[in-house]
Amino acid sequence: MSIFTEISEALQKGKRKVVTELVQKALDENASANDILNNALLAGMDIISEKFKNNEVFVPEVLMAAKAMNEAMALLKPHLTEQGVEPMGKAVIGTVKGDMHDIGKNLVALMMEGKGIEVTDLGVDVSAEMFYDAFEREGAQIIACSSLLTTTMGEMKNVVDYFTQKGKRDDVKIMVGGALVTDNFRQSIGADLYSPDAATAADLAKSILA
Ligand code: B1M
Repeated sequence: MSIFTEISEALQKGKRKVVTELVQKALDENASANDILNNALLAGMDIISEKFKNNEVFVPEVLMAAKAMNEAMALLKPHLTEQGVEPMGKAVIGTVKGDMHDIGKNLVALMMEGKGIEVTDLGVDVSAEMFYDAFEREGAQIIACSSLLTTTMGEMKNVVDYFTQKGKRDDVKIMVGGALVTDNFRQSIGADLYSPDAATAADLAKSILA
């Protein structure tokens, strides 16, 4: 069995310690951080996502896998971030109010940091007011909102509307993303940028800041 398959299987079983040990082993054996992320960790998340959809696993198992995923990503972080890149701008990121999914959001933050963007991560369950306060505090040029639930996607419109209400809509680019978010949805709520995945989100943010 390849080490990527071993990592994927341990992740699906929520074995956090085993996952981090195997990720470290793969790094020590010179596997690239991108390959570990895509071929082991995200591959494992894809399988558990499919099982969750089909009611073959339930919230506790998925939660354990998510914890293992986040711990492994922290280990990969220094390897995915280009060293010595000059900070090129600021972004504030968060998962919108009512939504606790953070893996995709963490990945977007990681990739943006990798491109030299200073990222303030507000975590999950972030209200429009919290995005706005962080924008003022940090002087950010980009607000990045993640949402994974049909029931919380509308919160992204609240973020756009809140900036409009405060008279600051033209001072910021609002980026949206998440499994069910589309470019049509972005247009419908008046946000500026949509990206289907973390790597494209980081490229898009970089091009805006440049
Ligand atoms: Co939840 N969940 N979940 N869940 N969960 C989904 C989203 C779901 C699709 C599962 C399903 O198939 N039924 C479904 C939503 C259905 C819908 O709304 N239509 C669902 C549900 C229903 C729920 C609960 C309501 C379940 C319950 O309690 N009965 C509940 C809600 C809790 C809440 O948030 N209030 C819930 C809970 C959970 C867990 C806590 C168990 C766990 C989250 C743990 C955590 O995140 N720390 C969890 C998980 C893990 C999932 C699935 C299985 C996997 C999500 C994930 O992390 N994927 C998910 C199924 C699925 O998505 N197919 C599911 C890996 C991650 C890398 O992908 O987040 O999509 P993703 O990010 C991608 C892109 O979307 C993009 O980049 C990433 C890839 O590069 N992206 C952005 C994300 N954010 C972006 C922002 C950007 C740009 C791109 O710009 C700003």
